[in-house]
Amino acid sequence: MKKLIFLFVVTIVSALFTGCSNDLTDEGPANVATKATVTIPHNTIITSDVTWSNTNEYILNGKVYVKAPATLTIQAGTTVKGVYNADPELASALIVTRGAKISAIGTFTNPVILTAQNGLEGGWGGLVLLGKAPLNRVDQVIEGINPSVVPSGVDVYYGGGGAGLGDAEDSSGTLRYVRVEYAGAKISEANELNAFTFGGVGRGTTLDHLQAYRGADDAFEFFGGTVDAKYLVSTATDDDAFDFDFGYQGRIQFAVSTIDPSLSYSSDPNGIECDNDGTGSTAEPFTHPTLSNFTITGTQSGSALNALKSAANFRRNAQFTLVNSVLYGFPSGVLKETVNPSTLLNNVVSSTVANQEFNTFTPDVSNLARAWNNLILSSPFGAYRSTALQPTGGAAIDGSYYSHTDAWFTNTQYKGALVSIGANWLTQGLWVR
Ligand SMILES: [Ca+2]
Ligand SMILES: [Ca+2]
Ligand SMILES: [Ca+2]
Ligand SMILES: [Ca+2]
Repeated sequence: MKKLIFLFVVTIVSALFTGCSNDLTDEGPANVATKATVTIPHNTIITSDVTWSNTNEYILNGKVYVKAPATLTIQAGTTVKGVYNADPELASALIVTRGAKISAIGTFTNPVILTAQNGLEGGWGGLVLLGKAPLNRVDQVIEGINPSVVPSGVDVYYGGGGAGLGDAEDSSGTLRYVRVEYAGAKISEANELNAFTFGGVGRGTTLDHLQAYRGADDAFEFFGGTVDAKYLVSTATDDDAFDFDFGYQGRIQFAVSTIDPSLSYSSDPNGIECDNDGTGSTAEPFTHPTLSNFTITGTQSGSALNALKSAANFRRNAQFTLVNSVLYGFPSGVLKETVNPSTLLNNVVSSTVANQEFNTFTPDVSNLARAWNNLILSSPFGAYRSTALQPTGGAAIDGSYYSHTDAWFTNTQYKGALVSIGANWLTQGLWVR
């Protein structure tokens, strides 16, 4: 009986989608006041290609799954709002399952916005992409989803089937100029989703110009996978800005994270947090993110309403590469608790506690320790949408840079995510809040 009702709902919703996808004109997004509201009910499964149009506003009233072979297209200028539901089983989230795709391609001035209807941190779950790329464990259920309440026929596992298996080139589609706001709802007991959750996502996926704004858990969490990303922004996320686990092996260049000192954070907030897995096992592939041109900022005191931890914490048997980056405003700079082969070169690091820039180790001499007011950035704790985080002199542009041989990376004449002068990817346009 339950199943019959469910199929009925899906049919109605599919009909709505089909109608909506024909509404688009060439006149650009409609006036906000005239947008029609389309409500997508809990446990909707999108099984064939659908377009969410910028002439509508979409309300997710629960979990919505995209199932292979469907592609969900969300047009530039479209806003999707997740409904708050105190029952974690009913928390709203958009979940793109293995083999399915999302195409959410906004523009510099007209992003795709996924937000909470109530405008509060944790007001909805967030965006989840699941793929078939390698992990360091057998197929895994995505954290935060309770498989026992997922509708039958929906696969909430991710990864390519275990060590040595999987499709590193797998594609989950494209996210470009997408902002996810107020995510991180509890989605089952003691389990939060993140703004962006990537489980086993492959490098056939395109990720660039993504902002996570004030989520209740991590901004970007990568569970295994090989996906690359450029131009990421984490704004005042509750836990970690960039969290890596379960054998993630991708590349990320140009990423900024900031903290709002008027808020409180989790018990373990780090700019970057990187584990091989929760127990520090030697399961392969080892987690090894290759990170370049990060600007990780905390606060001048190293605290907000509670204490922050490390600008970067590499631990539990992880490997890592971090180059050409600027990290400051946390009690500890780079906390290295793994002895695995790693690369840490040409970074400039500050810590609010004396002599904790390179915590428990001596780095290569290309890494520099500096007081926060000697970094030298325009205004290290200033407004991130201004020129504040751009270097004006000193170690960030002292001529000592790591030179990439991998052509995927852009070689820069600066450290951190932002060029020293002029316009840049962060300070203009409307896509960053
Ligand atoms: Ca998390
Ligand atoms: Ca975390
Ligand atoms: Ca973590
Ligand atoms: Ca953490």
